[in-house]
This record gives sequence, C-alpha cells and structure tokens, in this order.
Amino acid sequence: MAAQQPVLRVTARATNLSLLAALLVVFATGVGAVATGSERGRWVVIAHGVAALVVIALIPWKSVVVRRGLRRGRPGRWASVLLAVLVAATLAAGLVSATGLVRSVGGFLALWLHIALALGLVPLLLWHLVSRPVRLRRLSAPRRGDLSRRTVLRTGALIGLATVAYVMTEVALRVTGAPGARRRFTGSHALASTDPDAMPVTSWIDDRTPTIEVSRWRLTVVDSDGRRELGIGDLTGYDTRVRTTLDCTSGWYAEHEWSGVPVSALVRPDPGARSLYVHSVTGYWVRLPVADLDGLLLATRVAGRTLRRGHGFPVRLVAPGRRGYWWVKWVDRIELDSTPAWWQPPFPVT
Ligand SMILES: Nc1nc2c(c(=O)[nH]1)N[C@H]1C(S)=C(S)[C@@H](COP(=O)(O)O)O[C@H]1N2
Ligand SMILES: [Mo]
Repeated sequence: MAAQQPVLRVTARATNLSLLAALLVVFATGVGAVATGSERGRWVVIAHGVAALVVIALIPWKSVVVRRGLRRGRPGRWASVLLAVLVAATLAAGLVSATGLVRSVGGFLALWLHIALALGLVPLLLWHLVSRPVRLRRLSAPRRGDLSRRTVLRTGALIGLATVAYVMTEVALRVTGAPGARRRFTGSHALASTDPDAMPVTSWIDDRTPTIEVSRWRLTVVDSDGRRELGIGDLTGYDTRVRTTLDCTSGWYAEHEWSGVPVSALVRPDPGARSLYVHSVTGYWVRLPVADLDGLLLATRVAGRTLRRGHGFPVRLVAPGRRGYWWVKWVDRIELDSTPAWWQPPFPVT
C-alpha cells in the first residue's frame, strides 16, 4: 500500500541501486567491525548496524521488484531466491547476535554464523549483479537535477529512519535488560564464566593445538642486534602483568590478567624498525606496527596459572586493544624489521 503513494513510488532501478549501495556499506563496515578492537573503531560497528537497518527498510520495495522478476520467470531465478534467503538469514543472525537473545545455533555463536553466512552469499551476490546488471547510464537522463535532489532526500530519509530504528533498538535492549545491552562495542558477548580454563580454545581458521616439547622449544628473537635463541627458562623469570580483553571475532570476549615478558624487554627497536613479525610454531603469523611495541606482552601465564596447551603454551602474544586474531599462540619467533605493518594480508590466511 505504501508503495502506491507518489513520494514512496520508486523505480526498480532506484530500489536496486539503493540496495546495492547499502550492501556495499554493510560489507565494508562489516569487515571494519571484524578488524576493530579499540574504542575508536566503535563508529564502524554502529555504521554497520545502521546500514543493515537500511537494507531491512528496503525490503518492501525490493519485494515488489522480486515479485515482478519471479513472474517473468527468468533462468537462474532460484539462485536469486537462495540469495534472498541467505541475506535474510544473515540479517537474522546479526540481529539475534546483537540482541543476545540467542547465543548460539547448533554450537556456533550467532556472530560466527552471521559472518559465515555473509561470506557465503558473496559469490551468489556477485553472480546476481553480473547476470542482472543495473544500467547506470540511464541515470544521466534529462531530468537529472530533479532525480538527484529526490535521491538525496530519499537517501537522507532512509538513513535517518535507520538511525532512529538503531537508537530505539539499543534503548529497547537496555529497558528490557536483554543481554545485547551488555555486549561490547565490537558486538562480542562476555563469556558466562570468568575462569580462564573455561575460555574456548579458538583458532582463526583451522590451526590445531601443536604438541610442543618445552625443553626443546626455542624462541628466536631477531632485531638490529642480530639473532638470539631463548629457552623457556629465559622467560619464566618475568612477571609483568596486564589486565586486558581477548575479544574473538566469533563473538565472545574474556578479560583476564595475563603475565609474562614485555616484548620491549626482548627487542630493541632501531630507527629503521617499522614492524614486529610474530610467528607461531604452526606457521600462523602477524605483523604489528612498531608503535604497538610497548603494550605487547609474551604471556606465559593467565590468571596466575601456566598457560594451557590450547591457549598457546608455552608462550602467546597478548596484544591489548587488538582483536583475538592478533594474539598469536605458540610463538616461536619474533622479528623486528623494516617491513611496514600494512605489508601483510588484511587478515591472517592460515
Ligand atoms: N597460532 C595461532 N594463534 C592464534 C590463532 C590461530 O589460529 N593460530 N587464532 C587467534 C584467534 S582468532 C583468537 S580469538 C585467539 C583465541 O585464543 P584462545 O584459543 O586462547 O581463546 O587466538 C589467536 N591466536
Ligand atoms: Mo578469533
């Protein structure tokens, strides 16, 4: 009914373009939300929520387009229907995770499912865009000024509406005391238990806990002074303590007191040093900017106890203000060098 009112009557092309723009913002901010670990990144996560609500607001208009398309019976329409189902499931998993109403589905945390579904629909979405191209050229039609003014107004209204819906949802979570009200700015929920042994053993993709013979394990340290090898006995004498939050992108976080060796006690940055390469026995690695050096800890203990095997025994990196995937477990090499920290894949690849 609403779609019949003049101001709300929108062409299929405008609907498709708006949806495409909203989805691009959703994906960009979604990737940003996975990457962010410090308060400064909070706005990316909020923008992600608002953009998702824009997508939801566009559903009534898109369904008009979809119904027309289905009647035309073009080939590949069932793939498009599958895409619609995946988008709906992704939105649902995102909402469920943000509200905290359902923590996990089939053993998977809702946020993990949300991300998996979103990644899964990318190939279908690309196929959909290629097989049904939006004709951008027709945007430069004669009534362009008029069109763009309307477009700006509509876009503004849509974003405004989504922002109001976002704020109202947050208020509702607080008023009802839903678990979502206590989620971290990253969207992660606190673990039910604060016992470090109850912390899940998590890997980024498929790393397995290695068996490490600690008497034979060595930490190779490389900086401008050269290369050294340290044994576990060289590290256990340190007891620098850092209370900080491990926040996994699959949707949980835990705050603990980690203790061990400050990285800055092991490596000395010379003026040419730009990044610290941290490598695991398993081959997993990250490269951190040298500016982070002072906050980094090579932990041998958590909550006063020796690390469990699954949590990185004998030594794991603790990177305050960074998401879990930076916290390399089972470290066997740290190397200070002149490679810039951005010279690495945006996310670990193993
Ligand atoms: N070597 C290695 N270290 C790793 C990972 C991995 O897959 N391999 N996963 C990271 C991720 S994604 C997280 S959230 C934390 C999880 O730490 P935990 O298993 O101690 O909870 O370890 C990080 N360190
Ligand atoms: Mo993680």
